[in-house]
Amino acid sequence: MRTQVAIIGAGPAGLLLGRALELQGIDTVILERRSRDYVLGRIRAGVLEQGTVEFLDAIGVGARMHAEGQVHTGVELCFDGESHRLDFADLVGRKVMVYGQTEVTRDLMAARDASGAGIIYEAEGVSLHDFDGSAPKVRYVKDGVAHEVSCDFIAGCDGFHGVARASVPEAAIRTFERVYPFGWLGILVDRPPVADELIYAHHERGFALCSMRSPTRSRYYIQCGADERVADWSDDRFYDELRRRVDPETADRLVTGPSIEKSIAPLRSFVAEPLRFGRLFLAGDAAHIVPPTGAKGLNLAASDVVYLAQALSEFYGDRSEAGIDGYSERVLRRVWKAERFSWWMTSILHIFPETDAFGRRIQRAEFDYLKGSRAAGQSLAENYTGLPF
Ligand code: FAS
Ligand code: PHB
Repeated sequence: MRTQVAIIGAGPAGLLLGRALELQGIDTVILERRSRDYVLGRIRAGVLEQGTVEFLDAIGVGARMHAEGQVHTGVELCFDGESHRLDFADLVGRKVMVYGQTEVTRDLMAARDASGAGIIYEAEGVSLHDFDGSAPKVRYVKDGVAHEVSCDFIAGCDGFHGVARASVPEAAIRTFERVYPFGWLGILVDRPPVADELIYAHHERGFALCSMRSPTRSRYYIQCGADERVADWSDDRFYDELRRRVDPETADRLVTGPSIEKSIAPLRSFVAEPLRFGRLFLAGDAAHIVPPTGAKGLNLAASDVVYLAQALSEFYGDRSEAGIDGYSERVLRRVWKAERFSWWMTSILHIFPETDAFGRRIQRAEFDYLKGSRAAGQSLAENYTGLPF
């Protein structure tokens, strides 16, 4: 099989790239290890930056998002029961869209199906070859039959545990990592959200987040130990803990019900440098990971793809290599700013083992500064709604 760009992974990064390149007339093959249903069954991100919304519109997959998503112009911060709303529209004139990653993925899969471009699901044993030359190859097995894809470029969009980054010689790549000593226990429940906007809560018992997927479906998280097990958390135990960590009015408004999904996500900050290795490019979680506190993960995947699609279009359209040569530096400049913001949001909202009395006063001072300073609020707002591409 021959294509121009072989994309590994049918998560948001791979599907976004496939769509963007297809609209530029660039031929792609998408190889996905899992089944379609498995990919759609993963409950992940919930907040889209304004730039991501504009990108989805630009590639023609924004219709259902606008019909079913919810535009939010602010979030609430809650510190030890005291609340403060940050009004993004007033502070920076921008907003976000609450529309689950699952739905973005579904829309992108539907667009690819409609174009006939197809996705090769349950592609096993994907391996990358000769990407340090000008004729890279990808090999995989499907239904017991071995296949080889000859291509011009490989896009490693296969997430943190994927094969693409792992295929890069150790001496050619440098990684930066911070693993947090806690996780997020999240549940999905078909009950009305406790508030109209997201609530990020800091409490001495730990962090909590009240989010949503629609007016009838809520998404809640609480900080938990990194070694905790979902089986140890009944729904009732979860709701009791959530109530303790938010302000009393919110706790009283909480409408509980049976969870339809419950999982623990580990938290880490991670960046690989560089993000280009000859004809191989890394994008999305294959390249970087942020703690979900700043709602950046999915949005960084989208901005990586904006840059990579632009670079590849220049290569095929103008025979210019400027874009592909500059891809890694351009992406990393934006990634590190999102890493900083996600690390900072995590540091002010969570309880760390080493958080002592001094540390809690510093966290409280961060909240008081955000409450009392328009400039501080603008800084959080411009990062949360998305720095310019
Ligand atoms: P993804 O991991 O989504 O997709 C990679 C794809 O590659 C997967 O479908 C995988 O099956 C496939 N793949 C892997 N190895 C392969 C191989 N060898 N061959 C072929 N295919 C292969 N972000 C937020 O903003 N908010 C959140 O609340 C949030 N929660 C998260 C919870 C969890 C448990 C995780 C892991 C991440 C979460 N994220 C969150 C971040 C998440 O949304 C990612 O940023 C987003 O999925 C990035 O998309 P991709 O880069 O496409 O990676
Ligand atoms: C979510 O709704 O899943 C969500 C929202 C905001 C975050 C993280 C997760 O920061």
